[in-house]
Amino acid sequence: MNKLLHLLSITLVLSIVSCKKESEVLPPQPVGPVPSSEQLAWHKMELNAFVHFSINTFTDKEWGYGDESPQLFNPTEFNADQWLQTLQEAGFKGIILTAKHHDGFVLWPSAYTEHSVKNSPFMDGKGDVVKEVSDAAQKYGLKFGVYLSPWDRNRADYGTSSYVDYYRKQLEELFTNYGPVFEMWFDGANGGDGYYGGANEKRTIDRQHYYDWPTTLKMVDSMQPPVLFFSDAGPDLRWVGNERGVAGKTNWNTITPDTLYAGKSAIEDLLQSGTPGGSKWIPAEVDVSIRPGWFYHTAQDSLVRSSENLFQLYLTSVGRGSNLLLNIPPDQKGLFHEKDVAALLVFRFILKKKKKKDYAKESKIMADAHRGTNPTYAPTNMIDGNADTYWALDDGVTQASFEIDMGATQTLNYLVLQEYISLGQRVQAFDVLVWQNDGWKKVANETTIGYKRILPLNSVKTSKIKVAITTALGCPVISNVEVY
Ligand code: FUL
Repeated sequence: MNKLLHLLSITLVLSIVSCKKESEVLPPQPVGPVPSSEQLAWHKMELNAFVHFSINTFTDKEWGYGDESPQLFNPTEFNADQWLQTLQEAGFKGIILTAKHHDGFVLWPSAYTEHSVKNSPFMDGKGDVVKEVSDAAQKYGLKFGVYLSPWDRNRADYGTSSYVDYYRKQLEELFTNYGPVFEMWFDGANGGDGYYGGANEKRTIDRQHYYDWPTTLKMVDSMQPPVLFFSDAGPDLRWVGNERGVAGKTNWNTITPDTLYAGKSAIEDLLQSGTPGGSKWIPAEVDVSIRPGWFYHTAQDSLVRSSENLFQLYLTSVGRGSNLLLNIPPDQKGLFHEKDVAALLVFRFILKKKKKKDYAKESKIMADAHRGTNPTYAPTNMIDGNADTYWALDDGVTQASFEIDMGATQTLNYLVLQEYISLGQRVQAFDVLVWQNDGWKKVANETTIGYKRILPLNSVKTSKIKVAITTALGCPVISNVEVY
């Protein structure tokens, strides 16, 4: 064999060996619970709208007692297209409507109660707000969800088993007549004083057992399998533990729900942060209103959150790995008030402006290691704009860092990080460092990342930024990084 042939054969053998080696580097196995495909789709929605609209809109109350006449419900210029078009333009992906609040008045012509739109002046009793909204949601490409208050201050039989049957029949109407419902919202406020068919008394229920939720959820599942159930304790989405619009800085999508139930007291901190190593994937949803109240009150027209304030809410919800469920209450005309519309549209503008230039996209990205030194897991995957590729480390490696070199000094305001949560939530602690005066300076010491983490960088000037993961439940798997 001459020298050249010899060399060629060595190269061939080497390339076969290295090909084999590449194909041998298997992806990381999931760590702990992972999201269902519906939960994953929900994470990607990020911004959803809540709409509280009912008899309270016309009585100037937050909690109707249940004795209100349906005649009071009279939106004179009702137009669901105006709501949905605004929401679409503002970047919202879903809408959840209060089909029934605690006062028991229902926004669709239910066959099971007279306490409904069918006995109101709205469209001469022929109207159906649930249908109008679900149709408009479809038209504008938003997913449709419902809130059906379990607590019903109107019903005479609230507290007995016949009420639970009634509640289930209403769910049956909602889940068979209004197209796909992506999320079902079960409120934690349950029991107290009310009209109750004229009894005018206080009723308490056993919050843990009265509604027999497992049977109800099974029934809904049999009608529409991919529904996400929200309640204080899940089973698919959990309450964030407050109505201030703030998820925990430490926010695990995992929690152990065994002892949780809707309305259980003193669980706010637990709900806000979740539990590392928890037994179920139940992400927190951040519900908060654009006004002080959940329902419209003329007196609050001057108290609508500013667009800058909405952006702060975005940072404390979406920016902490949760979804924002922002309530916008229509007024007595049945329209979003102009102040709310303006705040939403300017919020959208601010969001776009802040995310105008992603420096990471045009930078060099290097890591101190990647899985099996295989390009499939290279750090460049974090800036390729593909949510399904990721940087991963070898099994057992729980500390690693990567660095973004922008080539020139820039003024930075936000760092966005995303874990590839299909393989579970892993990162427990990380530092952010920037290059200044020929050395690394720590600018943040944080805990979880999850689906998305947005960290304010406060106009720091630097040419290089580094993320050092210091603790994780398994080898880190990061799918995306952006720098603004
Ligand atoms: C609470 C309810 O009592 C409020 O009226 C509102 O619906 C809010 C979203 O949930 O528990």
